[in-house]
Amino acid sequence: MMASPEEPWVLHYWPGFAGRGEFVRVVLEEVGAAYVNKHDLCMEYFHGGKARFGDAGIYPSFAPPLLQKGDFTVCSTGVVCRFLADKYGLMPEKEQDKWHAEQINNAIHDYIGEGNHSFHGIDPIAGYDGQKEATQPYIDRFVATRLPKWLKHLEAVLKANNGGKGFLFGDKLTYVDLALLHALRVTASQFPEAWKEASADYAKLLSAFKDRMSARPKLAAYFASDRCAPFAGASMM
Ligand SMILES: N[C@@H](CCC(=O)N[C@@H](CS)C(=O)NCC(=O)O)C(=O)O
Repeated sequence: MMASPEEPWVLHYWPGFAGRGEFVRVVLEEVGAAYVNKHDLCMEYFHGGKARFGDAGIYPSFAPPLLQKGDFTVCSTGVVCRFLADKYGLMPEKEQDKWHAEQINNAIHDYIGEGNHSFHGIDPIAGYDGQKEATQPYIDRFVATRLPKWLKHLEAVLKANNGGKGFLFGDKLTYVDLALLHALRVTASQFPEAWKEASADYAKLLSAFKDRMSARPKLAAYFASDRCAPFAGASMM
């Protein structure tokens, strides 16, 4: 059974950097929901696969971020954000838009996953530092081919609604606008040159979207606060 609405959400994630946990934090910050970041149980839950194989006393969950309230947990970043969207009024209004929103939510996580994997081309589980040189060709290929392909697609998605001057769906903010904002922020941080080129060329709408979304009062306050952890500087995390 889920605990009371007043109880804060607990976000389990690795310490010290934004990572995929940031997708969830951006939603929680925008809706003004109370939450706490927890890192200690992340070690207990996920290190060695305890949570994954059902030995952590929670519903089997593959990898963080994991959102918890009482004895309810939900995992898999895009699903966590959609779950919060349902609770806090961040779903699109129209049936068709709901499915397109989920399509783009998934696309954004595919994009992040691909970028992330390029930093771990030799061993997907080992750290980036141990494979820096060997994985550089994978990163270069991602930046040269996949990053532009994804950003052009996302530009087209944005343009498809109101000429790209507002939100992704209809006239209201949804969880997918917030996911896109985070994906663009981490792109700009990880690949500043590629982002600069894209912004001046084929991603002008995305660039303006990033600026206006970042200026939303609650998000701007969050990004300027010490609650907002830095990006790791590798792996689009
Ligand atoms: N598809 C999952 C991927 C989760 C994921 O890969 N989490 C990373 C941190 S961002 C992790 O700790 N992975 C450990 C592992 O895959 O063993 C999601 O989007 O939440």
